Amino acid sequence: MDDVNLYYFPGSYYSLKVILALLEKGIPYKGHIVNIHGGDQSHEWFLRLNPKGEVPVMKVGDTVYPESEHIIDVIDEMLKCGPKLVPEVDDRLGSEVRETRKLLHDLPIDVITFGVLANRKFQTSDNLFPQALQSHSRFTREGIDTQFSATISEYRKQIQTCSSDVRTSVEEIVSGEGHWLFGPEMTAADVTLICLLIRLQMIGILSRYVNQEVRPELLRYFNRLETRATIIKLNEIMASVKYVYMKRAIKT
Ligand SMILES: N[C@@H](CCC(=O)N[C@@H](CS)C(=O)NCC(=O)O)C(=O)O
Repeated sequence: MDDVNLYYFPGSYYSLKVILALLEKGIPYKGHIVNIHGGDQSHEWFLRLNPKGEVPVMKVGDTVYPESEHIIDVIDEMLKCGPKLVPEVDDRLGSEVRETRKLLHDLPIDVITFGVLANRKFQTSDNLFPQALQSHSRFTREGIDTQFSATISEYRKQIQTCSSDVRTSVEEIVSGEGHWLFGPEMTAADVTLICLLIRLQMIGILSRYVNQEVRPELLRYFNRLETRATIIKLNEIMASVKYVYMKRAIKT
């Protein structure tokens, strides 16, 4: 297999999805941090990789792949062993996984993140989001207020649809019939859901939508992840974001 290079930022939601997929498949990769809050994504060398100036980008040999969901498809194809993250779409499981992935991927995660950070009254528990990232928000207070109020009602609807869709399968997990959203194997839908739950926890609103009274199955699903080796590794990668800022501060 050609070398796998991943261009990512440790605080980026879309990057973390791809990293989790690589960890779950057990694919070794060389990580390259692109500091999107320091403007690295606008450098010519990076724009040659991805003209959209966004992370993550995966490079395998000479082939460059942008877009997190597409990268996860490629990762799954690359290695036949490990969990089948993307089941064939022509059977029922495959199409359910595809629909759930789309539903979750379409959530406007940046508006939710920075909207909540700018509107503390929405937080129901401690905000764990790295301080450095909060002050580097690319949204102005006025901009986020307008976008956020327009999006929050849509977001509520989406999370509602999404959680009722996953409810049955989450109940199966709890009753021991399955371990993941769609059965005994983790899929790409779990990868996105896990990253979404982690993000909601980081910005201090998870306990509003997922608690003992509201969606207790989803809470158990989330709590169960705490001791999983790949999730522990993912948390370490997320925490490493502070070193990116320390390095930058020392340079300046
Ligand atoms: N649709 C893209 C979205 C990627 C994206 O928005 N990445 C953000 C970081 S989470 C980014 O690189 N932003 C660059 C910037 O803010 O200038 C994907 O799924 O990979």
